[in-house]
Amino acid sequence: MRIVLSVALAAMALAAISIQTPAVAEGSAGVGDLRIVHPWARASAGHGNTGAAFMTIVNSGGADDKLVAASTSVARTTEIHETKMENGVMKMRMLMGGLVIPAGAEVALKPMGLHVMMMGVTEKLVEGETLLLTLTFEQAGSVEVAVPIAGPGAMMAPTMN
Ligand SMILES: [Cu+2]
Repeated sequence: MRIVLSVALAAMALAAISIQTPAVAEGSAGVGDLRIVHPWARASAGHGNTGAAFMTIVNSGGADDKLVAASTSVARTTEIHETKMENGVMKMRMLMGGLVIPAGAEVALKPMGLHVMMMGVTEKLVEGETLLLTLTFEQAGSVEVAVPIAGPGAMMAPTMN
């Protein structure tokens, strides 16, 4: 019985290790005091070669930081956008000065709001696949984020499993 038990414990220890590694790589990423939580992307519904990426950026540090740039190899241009209602029309525009992530706070990028805009997408965004997005912050520096891709027009992150 003792041998069986120790084998079972060893198997559990191995399982714990193998679960932890992909969770860190795919579910979130971090740099300095910042964490990128639940990143996801989608192809824009009805538009040929644009896409958007969403996530929550958490700043656990004591100083403000700023998202100043984003890039990915699958798009020619990547910008940080905000969405606003103007005279009943939804419009989006580039945040020229970057996006402030206040100290001790979190900023959510989500559909109909702030987003990372990918234009001139050169590789089709395929549901179920992952794209690599590099985010550059003024203080913390750059971090590469593995971003799961949802279906076109999706309003929520794909289910993680
Ligand atoms: Cu946009």
